[in-house]
Amino acid sequence: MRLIAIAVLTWSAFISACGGEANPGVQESTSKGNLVMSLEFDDGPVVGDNVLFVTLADAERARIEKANLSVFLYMPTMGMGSSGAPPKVSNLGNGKYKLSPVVLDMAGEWLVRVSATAEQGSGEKELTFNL
Ligand SMILES: [Cu+2]
Repeated sequence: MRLIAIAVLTWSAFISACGGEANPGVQESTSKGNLVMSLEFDDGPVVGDNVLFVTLADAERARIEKANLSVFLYMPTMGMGSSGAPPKVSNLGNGKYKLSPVVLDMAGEWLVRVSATAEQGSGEKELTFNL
C-alpha cells in the first residue's frame, strides 16, 4: 500500500515536471453529433494567437475530406468573446483541418467550441481551460 502511494507520488511529480505544459488544464467535452472530432492546439493554448488542429471522421472512423468548420470563442465567466476575427480554416487533407489564428486575447477561462458539418453529418466539440 505504501509502495503504491510512493509510486503514484513519483508519477505525478514526473507529469508536472515534464508534461501538461502545452495544454494546461484543457477539459474536453464529449462530442455531439455523429461525426468524431479531435481538437489539438499546436503549442498551447496561450494568450494571443493560437493554431488549432481539427481531425474529423465519421462513426466508422473514415476521415472526412470536405467539411465546413466554424469555431465559437467565449469567456463564460466574463460574458465576452474574442476580439479577433474568425480564424481561417485550411483543409490539410485526410480529414485534418487547421484553424488559425484562434485569438484568445486575454487571461482567464475560455470555451472553444468547434462545429463541423459535412455530407456525412455534423459534429461539435468543446474545450474549456484557464489561461
Ligand atoms: Cu475576458
